Amino acid sequence: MTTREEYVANVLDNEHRRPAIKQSAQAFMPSNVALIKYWGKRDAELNLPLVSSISYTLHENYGSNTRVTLSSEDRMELDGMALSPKDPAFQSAMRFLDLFRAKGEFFDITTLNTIPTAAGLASSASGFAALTECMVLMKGWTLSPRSKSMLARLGSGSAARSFFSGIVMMDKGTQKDGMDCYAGTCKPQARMRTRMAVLLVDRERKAMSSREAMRISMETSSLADEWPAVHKKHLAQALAALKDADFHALGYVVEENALFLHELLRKSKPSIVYDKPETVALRNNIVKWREKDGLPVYFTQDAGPNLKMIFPMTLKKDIENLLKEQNLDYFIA
Ligand code: 2P0
Repeated sequence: MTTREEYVANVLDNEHRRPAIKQSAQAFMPSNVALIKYWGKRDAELNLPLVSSISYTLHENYGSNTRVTLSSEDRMELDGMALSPKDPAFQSAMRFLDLFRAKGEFFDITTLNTIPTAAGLASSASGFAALTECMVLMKGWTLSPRSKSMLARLGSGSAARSFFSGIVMMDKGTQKDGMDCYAGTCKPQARMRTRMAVLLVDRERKAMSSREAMRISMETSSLADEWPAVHKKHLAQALAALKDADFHALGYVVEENALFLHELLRKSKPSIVYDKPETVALRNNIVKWREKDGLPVYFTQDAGPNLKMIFPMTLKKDIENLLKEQNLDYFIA
C-alpha cells in the first residue's frame, strides 16, 4: 500500500519537504462544479475516486483567494474569521500542509472565498487548489497543472479539477499508487460553449461535509452497488454529447446523473436529503422553462440545496433577464 507520504514524494521527486524559499505566497484559484459527479473513493488514504468525473470550471473569479505565510505557529482565517485549531476546516487544511512541511515550518493561512463557503458550491475545491498553488510558489517547485492536480486531490478530490479551464475531466485511474489519477482539459469540449448560473436557495453552511456524506452514503445506501455501472454509462453519454456538440444530450445526462446521486443519498441510512422546499420548486421551474417555454436549460445539484443551471453561452442575456424577473439570488459564472 502506498502512503500519502510516499505518494507526494513520488509526485515531487522527493522534494516535498524542501524548506520554503519564500516567506509568503498568494494565489487565486477558481471553483468548479461537477456535471458528471465524483462520489465514492477507491482508496481513502490517497483520496482516489471510485469514478471519473466531468466538471465545469467557474468563470468571473468565483473561487478562493488564499495567502500562506511562514509563521511561528499554525493559524487560519477563513472569510475574515480566525478559526479555532479544532475547526474541521483548520484541521483538514493543516493535515494537507503536513505533507509538505520542512522541519519547524508553521503556516498562517488566510482565505477569502468569493462564493458562499461550504454551501455545496465547491469552496473546498477552490480552497485546496489555491492552497496547493501557494505551496508550489513558496517551495519553488516547477510543476505541470497535472502534477498540481495530483497534489490538490489529497486535500479534496474535486480540487484536482480546478487547475484547468472550460470542461474538465478527472480520470479515476486504476493504479494502486494513484499515479494515473489526475485531471485535464476534456478533449471533446471544443465546440461546446456552455455557461452556468448558480442559483442560491440557501447561503448557510451545511451541517455535514460532503466527505462525510460520501462515506455514509457509499457504506449504507441501497443504490451504492449500482452507482459505478450507472455512472459509467452516464460518463460515456456525456463524452459522446460533448464530442457531437449536442447540448440537449449533455443536459439530459447531467440531470440524470445528479438525480441518481440524490436518490442514492436519500436511500442512505440515515437518509441524506439536501433539498429545501425552494430547491424542489426551482427544479420544477427549470424543467418547465425547458419543456413549456423551449429554453435549453438543465440543472445539476451537489451536496447542498443550491442548484446550478447550464445553458448555451449565446443565451446569457436571456437567462439573466429570466432570473432577474424571477427575483432569484443567483450569479452567472
Ligand atoms: C463533485 N461533490 O464531483 C462531487 C459531486 C459534490 C457532489 O463535493 O472527500 O469535497 O474532499 O475528496 O471533493 C466532492 O467532494 O470530497 C463533492 P473529498 P469533495 O464535485
